[in-house]
Amino acid sequence: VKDLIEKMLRGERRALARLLSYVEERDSRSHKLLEQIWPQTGRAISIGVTGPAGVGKSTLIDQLIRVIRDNQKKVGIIAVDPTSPFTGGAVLGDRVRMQRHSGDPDVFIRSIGSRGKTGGISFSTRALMQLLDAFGTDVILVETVGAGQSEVNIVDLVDTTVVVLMPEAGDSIQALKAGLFEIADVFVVNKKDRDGAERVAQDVETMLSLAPGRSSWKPPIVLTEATNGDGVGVLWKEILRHHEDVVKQGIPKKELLRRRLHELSEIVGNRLSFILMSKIERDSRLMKKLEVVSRPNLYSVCDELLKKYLKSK
Ligand SMILES: Nc1nc2c(ncn2[C@@H]2O[C@H](COP(=O)(O)OP(=O)(O)OP(=O)(O)O)[C@@H](O)[C@H]2O)c(=O)[nH]1
Ligand SMILES: [Mg+2]
Repeated sequence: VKDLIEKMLRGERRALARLLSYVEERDSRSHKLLEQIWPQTGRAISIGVTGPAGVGKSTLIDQLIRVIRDNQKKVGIIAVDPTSPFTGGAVLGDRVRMQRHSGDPDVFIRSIGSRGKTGGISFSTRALMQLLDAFGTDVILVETVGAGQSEVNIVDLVDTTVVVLMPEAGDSIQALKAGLFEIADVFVVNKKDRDGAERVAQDVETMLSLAPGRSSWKPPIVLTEATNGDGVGVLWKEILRHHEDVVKQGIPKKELLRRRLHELSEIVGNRLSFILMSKIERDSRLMKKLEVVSRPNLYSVCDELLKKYLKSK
């Protein structure tokens, strides 16, 4: 691992890819590794792109990559639990567009699915972000489906949250009511080529004027057409403005403490579960309990596990 870290810090993509896989496994190696790269992190700007399925988040990210690359910056993209493959789903045109970036050595794309291990997507996402940060990425974009549909609370992970909406399908406003409104630092109404984009923007504006200001930052509303890149330059400027005006000022102490506790609980939970689960697999008595034909009481198995292995320490 040490060797891989050195190679990764020297900019070797293959080393980075290997380390990313370790982190996704969330085993004991990943903790040591994250501990070791810690001093190299803290430089990247992170941006969350969230919104209902199909509003154009991936297409928008694809355009943002272009703008960011025009400014000679390194960029990393993490797609969390994408409902369609990040490379553009069924639409061939989208896949072709993404491939434009796949050969670029300064673009790194990774997706995390929720299949397989659950409960640790937030941990894995954060860990991948830290690795990309240590790798020297200037900007990290994280795509999640919001709200409530994703296991990840994106605001806790990123500096700036972009909420993407689109005209038609009244569920944009529904999604806002379901929690997307509160988390937005920047609003995007994508697919402005379709009827009703102005209406959606107007609705958001109204909601903003009714909501008591959380802070002095008023989330801007940007209209875009991701398929041709219209408005994406403006979006990037607004993201940078949010970074200057809000992120750089630092978050309030209370909020900072809340986030740190949350992150610590993820790290502890992940580590503990790894340690305890490897013990249970070697504990024939506990394994027997799991094998009973009727549904075993897993809560009592958990308690027994804790009693046996934690109290003695
Ligand atoms: N007309 C129009 N179509 C768009 C625009 N942006 C994206 N689309 C199309 O909308 C569809 C969904 O785009 P995606 O970028 O995959 O959307 P997404 O939000 O990432 O979707 P999920 O990851 O599945 O939630 C694709 O067919 C895009 O080509 C736009 O500005 N105008
Ligand atoms: Mg997508």
